[in-house]
Amino acid sequence: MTTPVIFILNGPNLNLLGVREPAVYGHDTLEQIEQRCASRAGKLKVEIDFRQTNTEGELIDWVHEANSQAQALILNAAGYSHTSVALHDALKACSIPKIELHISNIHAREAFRHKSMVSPVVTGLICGFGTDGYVMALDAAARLIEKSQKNQ
Ligand code: CA2
Repeated sequence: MTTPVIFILNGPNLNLLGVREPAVYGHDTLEQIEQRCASRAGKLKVEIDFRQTNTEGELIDWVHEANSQAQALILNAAGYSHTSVALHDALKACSIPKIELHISNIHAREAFRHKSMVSPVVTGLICGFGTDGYVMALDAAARLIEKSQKNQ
């Protein structure tokens, strides 16, 4: 059997992690998070494709790509989570298991963060566990893939 691929997509401003707002998002940089995910992926025997963009259209193109190239998708859409109908539509058309991820607990923050366009069209949601959420999401994605393979 070929090694399952999991896309981990990051939206706008997440390239600033570790540099600004450590009280909300912690001290880890996105590169350090990617390294932790890569190390966990090795143990789970999955491959990861870890990306970040500040552009809505590129994020949507990558969701389309995940649907044909990956077995699961982890998405921290950052600010676009709260605004993007286009991202909602792209995820709706994407049939692999999808996990919405946020570093912070979006429900314990400003009211405009309580609404997510992503939540209704994903398999599950992880938020509020800091950057550990990335590894938690990876574990959950690997489990979902394992289950779907057993059901085939
Ligand atoms: O908690 C999360 O992971 C968020 O997706 C992060 C987004 C925010 O808009 C969401 O409501 C929740 C913000 C990402 C920007 O990250 C920064 C990191 C350092 C400095 C400035 C922004």
